Amino acid sequence: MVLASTNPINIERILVTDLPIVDLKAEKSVVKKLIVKACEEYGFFKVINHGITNETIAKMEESSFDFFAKPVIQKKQASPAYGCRNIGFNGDMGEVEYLMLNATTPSIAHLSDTISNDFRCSVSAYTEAVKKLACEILEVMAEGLGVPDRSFFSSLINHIDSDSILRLNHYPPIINNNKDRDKSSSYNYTKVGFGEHSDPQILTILRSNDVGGLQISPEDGVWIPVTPDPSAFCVNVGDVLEVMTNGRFVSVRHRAMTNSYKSRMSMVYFGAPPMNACIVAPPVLVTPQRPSLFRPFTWADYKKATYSLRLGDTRINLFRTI
Ligand code: GA4
Repeated sequence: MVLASTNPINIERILVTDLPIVDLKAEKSVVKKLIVKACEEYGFFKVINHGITNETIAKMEESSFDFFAKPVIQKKQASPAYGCRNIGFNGDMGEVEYLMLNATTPSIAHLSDTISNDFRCSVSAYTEAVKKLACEILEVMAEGLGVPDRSFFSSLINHIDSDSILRLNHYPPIINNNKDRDKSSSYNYTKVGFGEHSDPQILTILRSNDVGGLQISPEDGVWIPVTPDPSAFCVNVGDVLEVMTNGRFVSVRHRAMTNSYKSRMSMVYFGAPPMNACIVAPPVLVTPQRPSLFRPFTWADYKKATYSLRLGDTRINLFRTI
């Protein structure tokens, strides 16, 4: 269903539909097919019955809310990877505050002494659990695509030098202070919290609280709001996985909007390769009918390009052969 076109200059169509939902406890052949189809069509899907305990999730969410409730000075002291409104290094801004942690245990040690042991424990347990889930999903993907080595993708994020990140995003409520607003209206006023972009890494595993905001854009100007489901994880294909599947899977652009009334908290794991890993599709996905769409590069090359461009730029095009 097409709901509305909002901005008169930049016409946007909001499509009301939902992402494919994959029950990881369903029969294996069904799970494989559903995941491959979702990654080819949307680059996004939700997983339920994922095996991560409510306790692990709840503790991480509680720790995240506690962290963002601290005074700004303490958050800044806690880590240089705390940021508020600035995104990246090239002037992108959003209505978001965040904490970025390397998804490896020693990174927690880099947090200042002001950070409690509880927080460190929550991060370790949560990161360990989502990394395991990401590996399981990547193995199903490899099988579904007929890649002979089922650890072809997962071995990169399982590697001790993997450059994976855990990012905690807090989107505070943004109230519409415009004096012309209809004060009696309960209309939810939304602003862009984190602008349109694709994720650079292999696989993203996102969990948010019960506040909506994530929207995906399968084509220019079309936005699909993702219904929040705190018991599910939202999984999406990153640029590197698009390259490693020779374009079979798509890394789809998405954004996060704020809410007028409630705080949105997302806890996002970005599974990435080690810096020196060579990003290339397995031979089975490169055929005379479907020659290689991308030239080989290292994750370090890709990261360099990522951080030299703006959030909304299409980095993957720099590495296309045609
Ligand atoms: C988008 C996905 C992840 O949040 C992130 C972001 C990173 C950052 O916030 O520092 C980037 C952005 C993300 C892509 C383009 C560059 C880098 C901000 C930016 C302008 C941590 C990532 O890996 O890439």
